[in-house]
Amino acid sequence: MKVLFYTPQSDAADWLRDLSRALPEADLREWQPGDDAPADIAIVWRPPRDMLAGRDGLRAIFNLGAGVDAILALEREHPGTLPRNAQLVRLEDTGMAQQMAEYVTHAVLRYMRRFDEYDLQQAQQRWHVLEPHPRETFTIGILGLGVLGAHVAKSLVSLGFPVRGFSRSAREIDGVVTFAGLPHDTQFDAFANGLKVLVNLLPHTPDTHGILDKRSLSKLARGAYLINIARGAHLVEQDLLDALEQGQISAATLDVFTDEPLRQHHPFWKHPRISITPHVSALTLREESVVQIAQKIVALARGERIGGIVDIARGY
Ligand code: NDP
Ligand code: OXD
Repeated sequence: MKVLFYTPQSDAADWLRDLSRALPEADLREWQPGDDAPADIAIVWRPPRDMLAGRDGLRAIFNLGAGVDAILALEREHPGTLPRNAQLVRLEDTGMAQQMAEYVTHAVLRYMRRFDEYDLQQAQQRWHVLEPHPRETFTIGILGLGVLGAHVAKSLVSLGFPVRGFSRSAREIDGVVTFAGLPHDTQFDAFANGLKVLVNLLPHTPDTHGILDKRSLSKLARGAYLINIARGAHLVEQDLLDALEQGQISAATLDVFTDEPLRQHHPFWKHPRISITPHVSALTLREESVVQIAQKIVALARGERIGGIVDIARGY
């Protein structure tokens, strides 16, 4: 079996080493511009169009991430880029759910216990006790109840927070009040109504583009807190800046941005109520990912069904 690999990141050699150990029978090579020799499987992160276009022999494309928006954007911009018979397969968890739960728990507790405000007080050498947020009414909403969102929701339930969740199809999770619908429909509004914290874990698709806009933010409780850890294109940046200015949102933690790295002089960098991390809320863990991909490649070769196949029309 011929396997093509590509990542624009600097750790290609580590991936190739680990993949060749996990798939000793495979004929594995790193794609280089101009390589149009046949391949059965591609393992990629943010591949260039030339790597995939015209590769009709490909049976599966494994994406080295949970989000497939970059690959599907290639197909939208240049229809026919994705080989017609290739299944697109994304990572399922591989250690990301735990990382997301840690990230969100940290951000929520920091905000709820007002540690960010105590940091500011410390800088002014100010000794002043702030009124705590009552836990019973500190309702947290999770947009997206998939592999990552469901795990985050369960972690927050275990800490005793009231939790709501929103997904396209109906989901049941113990302790979570769930809503099913599409962005901006009546179910969405019922989900968002009065939330103290909104966490975004949706995939980026044409339906969810710009979902964190003025309208959505206005449904939350006054002074709510926003955590965006999915994709920058979910957020209408100016709407967040306006909502912070007006006090509708009191603070935001952002891990993802429309343009990454976040450009110098972007107003988010120095905003006193925005916390920024550089797209690290859940890193792709190589060891776990190699194991999952190798198992799925073996299963496909045996004609077995695998999980994580992307519905291209749906966009995730
Ligand atoms: P899943 O596909 O498992 O879950 C997606 C969830 O979103 C599902 O519950 C789905 O509904 C829901 N959904 C999708 N479209 C809509 C819609 N239009 N309206 C309402 N609900 C919708 O994805 P994961 O949980 O694995 O990952 C989520 C995203 O997190 C990724 O796509 C990626 O963008 C982001 N991510 C970010 C990382 C980071 O480091 N910042 C790392 C990893 C992922 P249903 O259940 O009905 O299908
Ligand atoms: C992913 C990511 O989608 O790293 O996995 O953002």
